[in-house]
Amino acid sequence: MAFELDGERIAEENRKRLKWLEEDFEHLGRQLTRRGVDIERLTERAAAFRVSVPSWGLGTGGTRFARFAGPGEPRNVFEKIEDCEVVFKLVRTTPGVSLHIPWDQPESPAELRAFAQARGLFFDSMNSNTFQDQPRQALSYKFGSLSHTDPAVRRQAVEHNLECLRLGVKLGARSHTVWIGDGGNFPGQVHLRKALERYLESVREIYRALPEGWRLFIEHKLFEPAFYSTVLNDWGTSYHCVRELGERAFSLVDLGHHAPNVNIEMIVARLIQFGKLGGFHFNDSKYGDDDLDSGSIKPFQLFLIFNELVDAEQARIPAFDPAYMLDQSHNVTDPIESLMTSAGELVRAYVQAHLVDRARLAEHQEGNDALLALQSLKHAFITDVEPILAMARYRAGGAIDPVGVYRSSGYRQRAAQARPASARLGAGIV
Ligand code: LRH
Ligand code: MN
Repeated sequence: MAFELDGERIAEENRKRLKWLEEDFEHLGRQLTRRGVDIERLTERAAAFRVSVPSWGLGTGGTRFARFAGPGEPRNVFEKIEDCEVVFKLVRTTPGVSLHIPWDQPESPAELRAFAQARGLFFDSMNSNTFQDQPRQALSYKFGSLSHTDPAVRRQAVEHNLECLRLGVKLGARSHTVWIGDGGNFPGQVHLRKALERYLESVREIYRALPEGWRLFIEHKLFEPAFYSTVLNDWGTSYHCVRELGERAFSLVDLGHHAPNVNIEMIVARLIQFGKLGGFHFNDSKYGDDDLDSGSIKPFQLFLIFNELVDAEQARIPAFDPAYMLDQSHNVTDPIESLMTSAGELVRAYVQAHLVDRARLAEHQEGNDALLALQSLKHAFITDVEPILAMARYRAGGAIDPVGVYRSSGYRQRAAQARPASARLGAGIV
């Protein structure tokens, strides 16, 4: 690689900002001490937070109308990993990378695994793709995949998922995520009960082939690409399926996969209570599955979701180990900048959720004091914890100001020189 974002540049930029960070950190520390909170313990929690980056989030995303490629786009999975390394170097909370197959199909899994390991990265969840037809694919997924009426198409889709599992073992992954776009655009097009039965029959085969120690995540979505009925449409259907499949199957919550105004933190509380919360695809949205940057539209909702997660963590719910992953489409921003700031927004919500005085909140809840109960949460949410986030990055060898360091490094400009733009114009999320 002709260029790298070296540690010396990070240190040099940190030196310019350290004095004010220490001032702000100390001031916040005094404020939190008055609230009975130890800022050092919170900073450790912030530094220990982990969220995985989606490989498909390193390129510029698009919509069905158009995709406007950005400069220095990664042209293959190795260049995506190089960009993941930059994110990890600067924010220190993103060592995991989720791959999408076949978009990231490597010629040599061993070479790709070593390439990532050399950069301090590992592969998190594998993601299969039976929502697009690939060149030379025998049967089309136009009318579905794992729930298709034709057993041969279901067979093909199951085989693809089994191939993802085999590849994932070589790459050291530990889970597999299945999202399908199966559904119908018109009433009557799909038999609603039979389609789900066919889906379950197919996923059972994938579950039976799950490697030792792996977890299977199934991801529900209200609509798109199907615009009338979606086979795996909501958390209830997902929960039924993971119960049917077995103890290593869990529901994955993609925040953008719900109708506007759905109380997602309540779905999270339910799945925690039922022992079936597998993990998240974090993003944000205003209308549909907009895949916008986490915390960019509804930061209070993100806080309320982490409030449920931290409450469960502190209640020591058995086997509570949700996988945190970003799943975003960066259509108008530099993907590296969006991934760094989004990872930061998750840590912010996580740290703020630790500021909730849960004993006091329980008193207000038991006493039906609605106003003070809400205030307990709002007090935590309005606390500016940025000094804790920056100090955690700094102490972990990262950047106090990741975007500032990234921009001053000229990494994107140098990527644009080294990665001539492919002539590929078009549309679609990647
Ligand atoms: C579907 C989805 C799914 C991925 C895809 C890239 O909307 O959220 O998680 O496979 O985006
Ligand atoms: Mn998703």
